[in-house]
Amino acid sequence: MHKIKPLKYEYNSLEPFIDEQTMIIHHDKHYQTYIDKLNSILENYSEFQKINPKQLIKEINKLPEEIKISVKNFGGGIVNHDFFFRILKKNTKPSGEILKRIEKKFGNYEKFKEEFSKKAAGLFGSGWTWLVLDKNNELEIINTFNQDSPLPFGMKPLITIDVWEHAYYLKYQNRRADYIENFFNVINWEEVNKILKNGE
Ligand code: MN3
Repeated sequence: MHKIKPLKYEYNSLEPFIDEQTMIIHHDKHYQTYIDKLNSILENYSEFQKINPKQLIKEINKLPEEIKISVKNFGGGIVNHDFFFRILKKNTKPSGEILKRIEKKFGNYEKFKEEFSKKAAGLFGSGWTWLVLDKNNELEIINTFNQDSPLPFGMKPLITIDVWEHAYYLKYQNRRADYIENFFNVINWEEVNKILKNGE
């Protein structure tokens, strides 16, 4: 049985950029639902119940055909949210190795911000915008739709923003651009540097 991972910070600790109510519903309801659904999908597949969702998603193509799509959706929902909640924290600054890499790739931090924002604003429907290390160990900004993950493509996530409406609608309603703008205030750059250093 897969279980919910508690947040490592208070629900209100990202205020005013991401509000407490959104965090409660996002974590305790939406994220919980992905966990419940995955558990129910795997009910008759005990051999996969012990494999953590990240590994299931990385090797999604090895799963039996009849559960592949459901695991991709609901397991992907778990893995994406685990990562998203992990890299959120207020009041850290872009610094260290990740800042160097960003400057090398995009010119400067502002240009990175612009490009990342444009990608997130341009995502039609529901999905995620990511800063990843691609197969050549290069920084790249990509979108994935629904609950698709960059992991099966051999990419390593460094930053992600959830651009499903449930991630911002209570506070921002239709103003996705404002949510994206404010997201940059809650990226945990210390954690991103750790992920860059450790490879995950
Ligand atoms: Mn979400």
